[in-house]
Amino acid sequence: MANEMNNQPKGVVMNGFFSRIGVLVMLVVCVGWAGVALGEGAAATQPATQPAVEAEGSGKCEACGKDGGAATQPASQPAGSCGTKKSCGKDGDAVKKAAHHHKHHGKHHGKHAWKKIDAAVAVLHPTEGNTTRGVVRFTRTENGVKVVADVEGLTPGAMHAIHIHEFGDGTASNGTSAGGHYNPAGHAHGAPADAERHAGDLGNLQADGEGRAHYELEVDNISICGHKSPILGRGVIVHAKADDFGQPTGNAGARIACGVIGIANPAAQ
Ligand SMILES: [Cu+2]
Repeated sequence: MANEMNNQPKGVVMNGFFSRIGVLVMLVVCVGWAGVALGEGAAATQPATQPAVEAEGSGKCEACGKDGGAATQPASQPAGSCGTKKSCGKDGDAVKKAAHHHKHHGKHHGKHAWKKIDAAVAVLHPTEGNTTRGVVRFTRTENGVKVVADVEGLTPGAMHAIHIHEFGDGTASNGTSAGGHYNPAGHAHGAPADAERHAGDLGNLQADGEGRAHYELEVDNISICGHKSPILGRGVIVHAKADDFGQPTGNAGARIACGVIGIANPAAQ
C-alpha cells in the first residue's frame, strides 16, 4: 500500500513529463512537416514542373506585368509585388506570399494559354468509299465564331449538311465514331438562323457544278475553347444529303467526310 501511495505522485509527475515530451515531439514533427510542405512549394516553382506552354514563356501577366519566367522564381519576387489590378491582397511571410504568388500566376497563365487560341481548324478526310475532302476554319469573333469551309468532292449542284459532332474521333471508317450532333444544351435540331438549334448545327454547303463549296457563317452559340459550348477537339461531319432541319438531326444521310477540330497554326493560314 505504502509503495503504491508513493508511486502515485511519481507516476503523475512522470505522466506530466512525458506529456511535455509528447508536445515537444509533436511541435518538432509539425515544424518539420511545415518545412517539407514549404520545400515542396518551392520545388513546384521550378519551370520543369510547368506545362510546356509556360516553360516556353507565355508572356507577361495581365495582373502584375511580370513575365511567366519571373513568376516561377519566388526568390526574385519582392513581397507584395503583385499589387496591381488582380492583387492577391493576402498577408503572410515572404515564403508564403511567394508560394501564393506562384499559385496565383499558375491560374493566370493557364487562362492565358487558352485565351491565346483564336483559331481552330478541321481537315476533312473522306470516309470509306467517298472522295469528299476539305478544310473548315473556325476563328474567334467578338460575338462568337466565324466558320469558313472549303470542301471539294461533293455531289455537283447538291446541298450537303455540315455539322459539328460530339467527338473528334475519326476511328470508324464510316464516321460514326464522331457521335451525334454536338448539343451540350440539349436543344432541338435547327438551322443556323433558328434560335433553337444544336451548337453543332452549321447548316448546308452548296456545291457548285464541280462539286466544290465555299461556305461562310458566323455563329454566336459556340466558342473555340471558352465557356460557351467549346468546339476544340470535337468533330466536323459533312453528310451525303442536305440538312432539311427536320428532327432529330436533319435527315442528312451518310457521313462522307470527317475531321477533328484542332488548334490552328497561325503560320499555316
Ligand atoms: Cu451531322
